[in-house]
Amino acid sequence: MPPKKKEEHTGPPPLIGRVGTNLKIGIVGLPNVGKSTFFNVLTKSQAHAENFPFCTIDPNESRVPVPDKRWDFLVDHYKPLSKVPAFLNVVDIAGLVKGAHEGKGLGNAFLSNISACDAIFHVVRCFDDEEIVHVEGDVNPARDLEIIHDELRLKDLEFLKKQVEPVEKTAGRSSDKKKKYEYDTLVKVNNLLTDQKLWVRHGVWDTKEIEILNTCLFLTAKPVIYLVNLSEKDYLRKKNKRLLGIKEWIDKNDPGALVILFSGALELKLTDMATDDEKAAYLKEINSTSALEKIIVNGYKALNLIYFFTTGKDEVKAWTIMKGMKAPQAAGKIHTDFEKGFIMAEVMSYADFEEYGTEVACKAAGKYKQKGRDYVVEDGDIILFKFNAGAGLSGKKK
Ligand SMILES: Nc1nc2c(ncn2[C@@H]2O[C@H](COP(=O)(O)OP(=O)(O)OP(=O)(O)O)[C@@H](O)[C@H]2O)c(=O)[nH]1
Ligand SMILES: [Mg+2]
Repeated sequence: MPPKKKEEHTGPPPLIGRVGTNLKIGIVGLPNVGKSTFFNVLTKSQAHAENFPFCTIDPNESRVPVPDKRWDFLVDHYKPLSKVPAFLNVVDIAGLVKGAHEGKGLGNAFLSNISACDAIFHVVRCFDDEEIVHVEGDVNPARDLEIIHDELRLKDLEFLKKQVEPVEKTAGRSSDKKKKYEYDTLVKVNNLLTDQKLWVRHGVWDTKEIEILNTCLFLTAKPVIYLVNLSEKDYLRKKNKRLLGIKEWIDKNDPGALVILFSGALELKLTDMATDDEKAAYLKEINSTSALEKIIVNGYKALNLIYFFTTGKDEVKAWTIMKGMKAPQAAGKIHTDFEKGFIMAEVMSYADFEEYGTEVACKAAGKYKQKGRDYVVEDGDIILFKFNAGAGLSGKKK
C-alpha cells in the first residue's frame, strides 16, 4: 500500500505537474470500453465510436462547460449580454493494451497523447454485452485496471532510464550539487516504480524533488479519476458483482482515489433525447440522475484549477486560474496590463453575494474587501480589479 504522505510544508504544497490554466484531462482505458462514447456524450461531440478495438487512433479534443449553480445564479441576477462559464478540456485517447509500453497495439504514439494531458479519466468496462469485443476475452475490471496501471508505470520506467543515463555519467564525478540531487531524485523514482511498484504520485516528495519531477512530467504523476462504465440497470441499482473487486483493487493500489459510477448506455440514451424536458421526464421515471455533472466538476478539480467571476450587465464570466494564484496573476488572465498595472482587487465571496443579494448590500455589511498583491484568489470570488492603465491613468475592469 502506498505510504501516507507526510506534510513537509507550511504553505500550500507544491504541485506536481504542468503549470498553466489551459490544462487537459485525458480519457484512458483498454480498447472498446466506451471511451469515445463517453467523450461524445460528455462534450456533445461526434468522435467515431464503433464496436472494434482501436477505433480511435488520433486523439479527439473538445471542451465542456463546467456546471456550477453559482454561475447560474449570477447569470440569472445580472441577465448579462454575454455569459462565459469555465470549461474543462477533454481528450479522447486511443485504447491501450498490455505491452503498449513496448509498442504493442498502438503503443507509444498514444502514450505520448497521455503525456500531453494533465490528469486522467480512467474508464473501465463493467457492462456485459456479448456483442462488444473485449480485447482480453472477458469482462474483468480489476484485471483491466491493473493492466493500465502497469503499462503507465512501465512506460515511466522506460522514460526514466533515458533520463538517468546522462545524469549518472556526470553525477558521480561532478561536484555540482544540483546534478547530484537530480540523480538521487531519479533513483528514488526508480525504486518507487520498480521495488514498490507504486506510482510517482504516491511518493513523498519535497519541494526541490518536485521541481525535478516537473521537468520529467511522468505519466504516473498524473491524478486519476476512475470511471466505472455500468449497464443502465446496474447503474440504477448501484450493484454489480464486480464492484467489490474494483473497490479492493483501488484500496490496495490507489487508496482514497475518486471512483465514479456511470452508464455510457444511459448517458447516450439521454443525449439522443430531443429536449431537456424529455430527459427530465425519463430521469424522473427511472428515479436517477446523469453522472456527467459530477464527472466534469471533479475532472476540473483534479487539474488543480479554480475560477473567479467578473460580473456586470455586459458579461458574467468565470476565469480559470490555478489554485494558489495571487491577485495580480489572476488579473493577468484578463489582460496583461491588469497584471502590470495592478493596484488592488475588490473582492466579494460568492457566498456573501448570494446572502446579501446585491453589491451595495455586501458593501454595507463590510463584505466587499480591498485586497493587495499578496491576496490568494479563492474559488468563486467575485472580483473587480483596479489597475493603473499607464501614464498615470487609473482604470478598473470587471
Ligand atoms: N452495451 C454497451 N455498449 C457500449 C457502451 N459504451 C460503448 N459501447 C459500445 O462499445 C463499442 C466501443 O465503444 P467506443 O466508445 O468506441 O469504445 P472506445 O473505448 O473508444 O474504443 P477504442 O477507441 O477502440 O479504444 C461501441 O460499439 C459502443 O456502442 C456501454 O456503456 N454499454
Ligand atoms: Mg475510442
